[in-house]
Amino acid sequence: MHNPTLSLILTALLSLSATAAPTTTAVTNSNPNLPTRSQPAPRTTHTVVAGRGGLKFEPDNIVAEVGSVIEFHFLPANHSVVESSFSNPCQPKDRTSFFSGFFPVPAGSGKQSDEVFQVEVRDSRPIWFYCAQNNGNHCQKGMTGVVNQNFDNQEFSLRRHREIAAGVTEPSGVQRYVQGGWRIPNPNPQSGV
Ligand SMILES: *[C@@H]1O[C@H](CO)[C@@H](O)[C@H](O)[C@H]1NC(C)=O
Ligand SMILES: [Cu+2]
Repeated sequence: MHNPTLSLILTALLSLSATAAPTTTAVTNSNPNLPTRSQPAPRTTHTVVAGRGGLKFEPDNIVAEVGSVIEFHFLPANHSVVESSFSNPCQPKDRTSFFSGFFPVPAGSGKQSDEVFQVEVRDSRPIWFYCAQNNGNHCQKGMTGVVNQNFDNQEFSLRRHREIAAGVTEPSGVQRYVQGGWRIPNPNPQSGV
């Protein structure tokens, strides 16, 4: 025996339950015993200290995943960080390159700058950077670093970049304004110099 009306109702009921299913699943997945996440997951932060043990960044060769943050801390006396290119060290890569501004910290204060500078890693290409302090030629003396160096090609190594920087005779360049990152309070200025 075949009843076309019953068959239609059954089809309608089946498709109804099919569309209703995801809603039901979502509700049962929400566990009232677990806290609700109200903020995005914290990002990985890579800390880099400028000026510890001389004219250098520590560490100076960073591997960082896309979406993570590089946080620069500044020790005495008066450092900065600017993005450059591999082949033209001690100059901003272009007019959009990040620039932290300078962070004067009295020598012997035993503390870091009151602010840090954060930069987001937006893609997997190498990010070259330097300190633009010309009083003492920091960049030319090797105060440079890199995020995500291409380790497969030593032609583009940090060592090679420093060799090029050592031959730079003109002063280091800066941007007109602090840009390309966030200058925010140092969570712990007493955390060591
Ligand atoms: C820090 O260095 C910059 C750039 O050389 C300079 O303009 C500024 O006056 C210096 N600040 C202090 C407090 O020495
Ligand atoms: Cu410096």
